[in-house]
Amino acid sequence: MLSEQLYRPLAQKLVDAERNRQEVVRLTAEHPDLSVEDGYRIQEELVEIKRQQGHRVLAAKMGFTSRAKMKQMNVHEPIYGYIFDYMAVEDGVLDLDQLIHPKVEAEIAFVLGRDIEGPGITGAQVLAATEYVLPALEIIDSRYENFQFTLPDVIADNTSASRVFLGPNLKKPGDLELDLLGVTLSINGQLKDLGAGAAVLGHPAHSVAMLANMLSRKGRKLKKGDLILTGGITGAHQLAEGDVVSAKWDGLGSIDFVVNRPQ
Ligand code: OOG
Ligand code: MG
Repeated sequence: MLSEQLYRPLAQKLVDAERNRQEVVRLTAEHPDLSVEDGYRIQEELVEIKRQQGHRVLAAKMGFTSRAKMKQMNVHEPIYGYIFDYMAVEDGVLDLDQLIHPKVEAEIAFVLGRDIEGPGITGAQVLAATEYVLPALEIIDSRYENFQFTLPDVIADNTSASRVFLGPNLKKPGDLELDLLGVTLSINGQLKDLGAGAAVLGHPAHSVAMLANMLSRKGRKLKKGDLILTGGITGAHQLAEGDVVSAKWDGLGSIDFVVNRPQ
């Protein structure tokens, strides 16, 4: 474990890296003993700093819930973090000037119709408590050099959360087979990746259940109205100026955006 006195300055370092769009050396290079628990303590400080800056949590997110993501990043355990209100992109344009080395990944998001409190929450309980599901494209942008990190590093860095595009279609989960639901991700008209809901822990509802159970260890619960991103179904794909990104979800419509660098 790290000395508690380091949590705040390390969180501030990551907040500054995001604001200055300046990548930093991963925390474990300097603090090899950094544990997963330390990572979450730093993340909590980071959330607190953002709140003090006037930002609001828009969504919770799970990460590393699919084999594609775990393999790509060489990290083998699901994690959670938070997406803030300023991260939502609404005009279909991703501006590169505030980002470091963004990647895009396709996900399924849930909105809860009632509270769920772990431990012991199951996917079936999540589905029963879900108001609707919607498609989401998450933009991740690690604050670490070369997008490289260990598990505690990426937890401290709020799971690389950076931007999010939310789809327009809200569906009742009972109207879809979320595990069999197919997803494609294309860039500049070329198919880059594809998958199905089952890639996420067998069914994306399991990801929400896992989040509820992880939060219960901290004495916290998921609440009615909470929005939760369940984790990349596809691998994450690097973005460059001028890219046109288009993702489609069976029964949930599509999300399109362009990547722009303002002059
Ligand atoms: C961490 C974020 C992982 C997901 O959906 O798996 C994540 C990263 O890959 O940098 O958001
Ligand atoms: Mg993600």
